[in-house]
Amino acid sequence: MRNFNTLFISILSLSPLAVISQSSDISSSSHPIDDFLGGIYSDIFGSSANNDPLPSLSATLDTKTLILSTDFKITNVPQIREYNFEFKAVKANPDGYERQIYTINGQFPAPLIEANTGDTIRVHVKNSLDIPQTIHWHGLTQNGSNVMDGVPGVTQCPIPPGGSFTYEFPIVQQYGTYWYHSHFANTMADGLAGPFIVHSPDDPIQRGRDFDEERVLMITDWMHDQSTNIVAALKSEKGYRGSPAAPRGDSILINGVGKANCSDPNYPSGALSHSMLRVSIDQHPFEVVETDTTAINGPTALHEIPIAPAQRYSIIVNSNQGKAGDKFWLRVNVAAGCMDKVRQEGLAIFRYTNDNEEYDDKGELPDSKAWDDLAAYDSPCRDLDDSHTLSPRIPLDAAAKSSQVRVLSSKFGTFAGMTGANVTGFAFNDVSFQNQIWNPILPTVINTGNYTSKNIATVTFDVDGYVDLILNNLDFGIDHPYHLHGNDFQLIKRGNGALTVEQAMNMDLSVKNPLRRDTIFIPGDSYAIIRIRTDNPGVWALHCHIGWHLAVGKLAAVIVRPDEVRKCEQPDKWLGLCAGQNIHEEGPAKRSLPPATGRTRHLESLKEVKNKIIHRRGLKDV
Ligand SMILES: [Cu+2]
Repeated sequence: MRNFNTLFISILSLSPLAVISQSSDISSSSHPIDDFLGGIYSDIFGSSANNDPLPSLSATLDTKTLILSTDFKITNVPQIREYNFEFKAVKANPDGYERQIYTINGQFPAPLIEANTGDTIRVHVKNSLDIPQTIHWHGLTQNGSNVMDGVPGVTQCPIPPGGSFTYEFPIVQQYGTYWYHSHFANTMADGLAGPFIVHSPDDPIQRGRDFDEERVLMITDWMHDQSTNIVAALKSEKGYRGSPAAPRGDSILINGVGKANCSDPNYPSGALSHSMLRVSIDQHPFEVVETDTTAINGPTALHEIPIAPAQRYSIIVNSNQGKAGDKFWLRVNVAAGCMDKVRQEGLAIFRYTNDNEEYDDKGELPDSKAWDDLAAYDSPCRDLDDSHTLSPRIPLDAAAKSSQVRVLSSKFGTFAGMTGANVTGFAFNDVSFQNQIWNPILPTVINTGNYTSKNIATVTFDVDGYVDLILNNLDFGIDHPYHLHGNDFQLIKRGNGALTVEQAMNMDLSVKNPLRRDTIFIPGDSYAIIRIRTDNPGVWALHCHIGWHLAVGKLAAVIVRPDEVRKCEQPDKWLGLCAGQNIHEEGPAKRSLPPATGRTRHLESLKEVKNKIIHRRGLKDV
C-alpha cells in the first residue's frame, strides 16, 4: 500500500483549492498506485446522466502538472525559477457548457509553479485579454517585496490590455501549499488560478518518509457566465439572476473538469453563494497534515473535510483499500448550510492503477458508497478547527500580550461613498471598498507615511512586535472566509457576537501553540482575533475570499509599520503601470444603484435570503 499526500486548494470565486497527498506505507511491497487525477468526473447531485463522455476543452487540460514529479529536487540551494505567462481568452466547455474562459498559456487550470524556499520567482506576464489584470501569490508573505503582491488599487496599477509586467520576488523562509490567482475583480473565477507549491528540506512533512506521492486537487465552483458580467449585474439594481446575493455555482470543477446539469430545476435561478465545500473519498479515511501552509498534527482518520474559499489542506490518504483497477468516488459536497437549500455534488474518480500504466475505464464508474457519517448537506458551515484540534508541528506560542489591538467590523448595507453618493454592498468599518484601480494605496503610503482617502477602510499598526486584529462578522446569517495578505497569523480566539478593543484586551486568549494560517472562515454574527507579528512592513489587503463579495466592497487594508514602508523602493516598471491613466476611475464595474430605491430593494431581498438561512439553522441547530 502507498500513502499519498493530497493538497486541496479550494480556489476561485468561492471555493478553496486543495492539495491532497496520498501517502504510503513505504515498507510494503505491494504496489497499486492511486491515479485519481486521471479520471476526473464531476456531477450535479441527482443527475442520472453519469455515462456522458468527459467534457472536452479547447484549452489544454494537463493533469500531469497536478501530479508532483518525484524528480523535483528538494534542496537549500537557491535558484531563479523563470516563467512566461500569457493571459489568453479561449473557448472551452469544462463542464459540458461552452463559454469563454481565461487561461494562462492556454492551460486550464493554470500551470503549476513548484519551487524551494529561498528561490526567486520571476514571472513575465503578457496580458492578451481586453481587460486589465494582476496576479496575487496567495499565502506568500512578500517580505520586502510588497510591490509584487498583485492587488490592483492596493499594491499596484493593473497590467493594461496588451501590456506586460514582470513579477519577481524571493520566497523568504516559507514552504507549503500556495496558489496564485488574478486579483482583478473576480476574474479568478474565469480560470486565472493555479497551484504554487514550495518545498523545503525543513518541512516536517517529507516525501519518502511520510508519504510516497503527491497530487494537487483544485476544487472550485464554476459559472456559465463571464465573471465581469456577473459582477456588473451584482452592482446593478437588478442583481444577478434576480438577486443581489452572490450566485451559487452552475457546477463544481475538480482540476478543471466537471459536469453541469442544465435540467436542474434550480438552474439558473438566483441563489446564495456557497462559501464552503466538503470533500470525502469513499472508504478512505485520511490524516490532515497541513492547514494553508502550516504543517500540523490534526485528525488522523477523518472521513470528510470542510474547505472554505482560498483555504488549503494537505491530507494523507493510505491506498490500502484496493488493487489495480479498483475505483472509488471522491465527493465534493456544497455545504448548503451557508447558502440556500440547493444540494450540489461534484465527483471525481479515485482510481488504483499499476505504476505508470495507462488505463481504459471503458466508461465504468465506481460503485462505492459514501461514508454514512458525512455531515448533513445543510448542516452549519464551520472551519475544521471548530471540531478538531489542529496543532502546528513546529510549535510557536503566541506572545502573552499584544502591543496594539485594532478592529475591522464588516457587514452588508448601504454606506456613504467617497464622493458623497451612497453605495450598497459589503463594507469594513462602514467603508465599502471603491477600487480606484489606477490610484493604488501603496505609493501614497510610501510617499507620505499614511493614507486618508475614504475609498477604503484602513487600520494601522506602527509598533515592532505583536499586535491583534479583531475581525467582527456582523452579517447575521452570512458566513465569510477572511484572507490576510502578507502574514501567517495566529488564530487566538473565536466566539459569537462582536468584540470591542476593550473587551478583547481583557479576554483569555489561546496563546498555547495556536493554529497558524492565512485564511479563516468566520460564521455570521461571530468574531475571531488574529495575532500578527509586525515583522513584514507593508500595505496588506484583508478581504473576503468570496470573489463576488470582494467585488462589491469587502476589502480593507492593514498598514503595518508605515515608517518602514516609507523606505520601500518603487521600481520604474511598477510605477509605469500607472502612467497616463485616470486616477479617479473606479473599477471594475462601478456600482450603479440609485441610492434610494436600489437600497431598499437590495436590503429587502438580502433580508429575505438571510431569514431563510436563519430559519433553516433554527431547525438544524439544537
Ligand atoms: Cu464574503
